[in-house]
Amino acid sequence: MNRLQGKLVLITGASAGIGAACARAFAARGAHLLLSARRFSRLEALRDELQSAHETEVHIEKLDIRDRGGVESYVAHLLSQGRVPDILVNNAGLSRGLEPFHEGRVEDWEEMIDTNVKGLLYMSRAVLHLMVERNSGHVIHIGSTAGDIVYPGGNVYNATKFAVKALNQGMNLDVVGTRIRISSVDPGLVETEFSQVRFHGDEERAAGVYRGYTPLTADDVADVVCYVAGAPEHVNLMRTVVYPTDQRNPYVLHRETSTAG
Ligand code: NDP
Ligand code: 8X3
Repeated sequence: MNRLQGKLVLITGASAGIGAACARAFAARGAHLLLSARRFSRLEALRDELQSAHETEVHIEKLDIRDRGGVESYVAHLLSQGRVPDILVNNAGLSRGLEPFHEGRVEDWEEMIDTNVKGLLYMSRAVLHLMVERNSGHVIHIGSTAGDIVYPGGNVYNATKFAVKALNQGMNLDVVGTRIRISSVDPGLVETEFSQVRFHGDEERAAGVYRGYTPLTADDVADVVCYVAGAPEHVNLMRTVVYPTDQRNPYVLHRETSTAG
């Protein structure tokens, strides 16, 4: 049974990686989409792709999730059009740097906190309020295994994902007695642009993160998000942890060592 048919799904950070894969996966299951990110030309290309492949409505918005006023106006505009999301996927996020804490750049810390925590708060506050009024809806956070176990150099990124885990729990407590579901999908290593962003565009270093084993793909994660979203309404998959088979925790990663050369 496809419970996602006709649902309206708002996805933040839909211009790349897991967010774009979620857009494709929801569209393939008959959902309509509200997609946002900063890189508008990428959203335009994704909208055109999805609308030519599926019977789906796709609305796109240039939005920096760190802009509180922008997020609030966007959601107010959606409401004025009668577009209250059935599902919110809080995906927009990033990591910057892998330095030891005492060498970290404060600008990187602020960008991560503003995006991964404050941006998620702004969007959740605006949308969840509308869901509670309707007594219907599902918020799905993209957390991370980095919110479970810290690793060297992860410091502030880890802290933001621990915050997402706490917010997932807290939001669940606060909507008890409603039909609203709050969930988190927490992946391990997924090959996306994530490491290029983390290493400020150093493509060689980023590629090395995914060498010698089989990481998750963005599509793998999107399938899990759709599974969580498509469960019956009385089933809340509150936290789903997804590792590649080659990775058992942030420290235990099986890499084949190359014998070539
Ligand atoms: P990508 O870099 O491929 O995609 C990140 C997305 O977030 C882009 O669409 C980007 O859009 C958007 N984004 C970043 N900053 C902002 C902002 N200020 N406002 C709006 N959108 C923003 O990375 P992933 O797909 O891997 O990351 C998606 C989520 O998954 C993140 O929350 C990340 O922490 C999480 N995650 C990733 C894992 C991995 O190994 N890749 C593992 C576990 C969790 P644009 O730049 O156009 O604004
Ligand atoms: C992304 C996964 O292990 O690079 O959240 O932190 S990891």
